[in-house]
Amino acid sequence: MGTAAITADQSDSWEQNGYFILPRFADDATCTAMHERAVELCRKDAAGESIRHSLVDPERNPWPEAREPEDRVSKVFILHDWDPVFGPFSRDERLVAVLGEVLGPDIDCFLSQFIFKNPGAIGQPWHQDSLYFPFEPADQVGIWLAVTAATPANGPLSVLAGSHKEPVHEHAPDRRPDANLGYTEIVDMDFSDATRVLMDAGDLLVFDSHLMHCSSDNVSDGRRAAMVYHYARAGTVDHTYARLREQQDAMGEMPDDVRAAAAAGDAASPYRWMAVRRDGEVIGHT
Ligand SMILES: O=C(O)CCC(=O)C(=O)O
Repeated sequence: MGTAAITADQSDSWEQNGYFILPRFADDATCTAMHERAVELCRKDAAGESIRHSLVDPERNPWPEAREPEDRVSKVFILHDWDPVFGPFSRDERLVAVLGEVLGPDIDCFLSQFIFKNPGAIGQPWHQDSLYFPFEPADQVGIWLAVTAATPANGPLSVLAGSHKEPVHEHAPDRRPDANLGYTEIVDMDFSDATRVLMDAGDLLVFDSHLMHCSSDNVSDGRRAAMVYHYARAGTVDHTYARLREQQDAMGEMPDDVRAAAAAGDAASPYRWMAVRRDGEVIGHT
């Protein structure tokens, strides 16, 4: 691995811990533009306007003081391959250089989500993103951009350093009544050495898809927002629908149309694969 885009400490942390943080990677204007765009998409969707193939997932424990559509949203999925704000960030030259250090030269982006963690939203339990990515090769890379600060009260992430070396553990369904879409839980691991990841707006966490991580409840009176993208090596083979056909509940609760598409068998996956870099060149979406 070269060290042009990340420091030696970040490179060591990647190997040993399965993650590293790039402080203040995105400026305030970028975070504000993302937040405003996510709000706009929620309002368009609520008004019945098209937001193409993006999916708005409602919050299961909506904020009692919710007034606007976005106050009742958990996540907006699949923004990287079409959206004029979220698309260009997915292919930001500095970001792609960082990803190149951990993924190699040819890179795809296959999933993205804006997370509104509004007051009252419960945390996502301990999990490995690889559960949701039955791909070959098996190691993908996630980036989690703090669009607002992630503070002790507003539901920051925690990670278990070194757990990226573990295989995918069994995940049990999250049976809490307010569990959001796809929440599942690792119950056979000791998390007492976990590290809480407090972040300023603009900080970027880069993490291995096998890294065990979770988030806590938002007990503050403000939103904690984040933008997440998932990347893979070009040529990665995606077995998601085949896996869902073998075991319906393998990835926790899924939208009905995802289940129906898996059953129909005429596509491989709900993910939207987009080439990001080939032969050293960053590629724009069409
Ligand atoms: O941001 C959160 O609250 C949890 C996000 C997470 O764990 C994930 O996207 O895998």
